Amino acid sequence: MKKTHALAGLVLSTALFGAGLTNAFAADETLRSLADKNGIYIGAILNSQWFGGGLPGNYEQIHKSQFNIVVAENEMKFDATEPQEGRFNYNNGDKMVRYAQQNGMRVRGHALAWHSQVPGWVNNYKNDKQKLLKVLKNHIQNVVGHWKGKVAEWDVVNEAISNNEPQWRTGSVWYQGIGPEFIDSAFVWAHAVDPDAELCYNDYNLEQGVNPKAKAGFLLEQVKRWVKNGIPIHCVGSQTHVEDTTTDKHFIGSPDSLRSLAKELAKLNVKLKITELDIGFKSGINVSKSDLERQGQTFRQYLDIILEEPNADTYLIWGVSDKWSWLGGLNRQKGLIYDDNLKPKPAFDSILVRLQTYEPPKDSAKADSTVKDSTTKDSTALDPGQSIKQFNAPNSLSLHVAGRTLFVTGLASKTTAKVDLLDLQGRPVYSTNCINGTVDLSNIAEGLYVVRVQNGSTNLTKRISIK
Ligand code: 9MR
Repeated sequence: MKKTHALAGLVLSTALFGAGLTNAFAADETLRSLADKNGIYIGAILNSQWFGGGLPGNYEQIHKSQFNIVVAENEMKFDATEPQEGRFNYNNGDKMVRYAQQNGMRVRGHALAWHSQVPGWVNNYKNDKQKLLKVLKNHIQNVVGHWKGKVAEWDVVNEAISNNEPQWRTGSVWYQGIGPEFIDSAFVWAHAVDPDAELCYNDYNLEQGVNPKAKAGFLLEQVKRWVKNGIPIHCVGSQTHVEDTTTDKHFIGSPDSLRSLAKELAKLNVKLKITELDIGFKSGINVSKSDLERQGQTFRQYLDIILEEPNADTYLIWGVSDKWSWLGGLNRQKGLIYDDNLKPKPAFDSILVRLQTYEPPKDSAKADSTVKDSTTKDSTALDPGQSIKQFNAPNSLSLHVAGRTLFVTGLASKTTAKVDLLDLQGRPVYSTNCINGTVDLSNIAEGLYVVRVQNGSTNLTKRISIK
């Protein structure tokens, strides 16, 4: 299945010659099939125009064949789901959930508590703390409850940190009326409604260094506090709206900085996801072929984090084609992986080749954590059953399958672990409680699965093969 023999040359020629490479691969190899094989989620938003049926048919065709995770550009936000107080509108979100189910895709929910896209009626309660607490709680309970079991992960809190200095964003209706505790509360409320959903804090400019003066440094201190206090946070979403640093020398931000954040979060047993990636150029500049090729390399470097860091699993791009992108509003252009005519750009090729050539380290304990150039790597065929993407938290939990029994070791004494079996699209297949360290899998069909064990605040996720 894997065409590794010709790849070393192809990788090099991609770097030199860019797009067009896709023709050299078998049609059945998509970003999606390769992401599945590597145990990661790769996705793009469904643009708002899709919901109104205003996009050409090949948009959807591309979307469902290339991606295994989806998020709505605007349709699950507060103003879309509760436009009037207590009157919820789930039509567009339901449409996306149906689309995802029909096409076996994981669904991301975006976003519950955010300062932007808040409907006007909420501002009627400005500074009324008790009422705002009720409003936010009611919203979260209804929206998360409506999509319980269908939306696998939520951006519970979005962009709550100030962009200019390391402190909370003080201008939001939630912060002004409630104070920073709206954040902790939002996580607790969401978890109470859907304990199986992964809950993320999502923000931008997190790729600018993990130090006390940068947003990521401030966030890390909050995540430490949340974890210490038992606030149910499972992931940080790095939006990663970045700019090409060669054509804009002033842009700060790098894949290495984001990787550092991933490593810090791993120590806390929290995942990192890239949730809104685009790599734009300044509007008005003439973007050359070599600029697009360099852009492809940057896309690849961010993908490396998701492939290589054990606690990173999602690579989501904020759009499909440059034709339908929010970037114009930010004075940027051409930040996505398909051009205006829905033709793949060099960035698409870079991602495809990287997914083709990536080999998980055989012994992850010895894995070199620095970014490696794929052109220097050997290519040997992978047994898909071995391509394990697992997040080994810094604890002693471990699991393995022998015959039809799952063995879990390292459980805290006298405790029960929750065990979930998911298919490779993240859909639940089987859930049970494990008391004595074993789970009987004799009723599960043969195949590849992801198993997730949760024991108190510790969890372990691993791909397994049932034969
Ligand atoms: O792409 C979205 C655009 O259509 C909306 O007009 C805009 C309004 O705030 O939100 C855009 O999406 C944002 C996302 O929800 C949060 N992170 C930044 C994204 C780009 O602005």
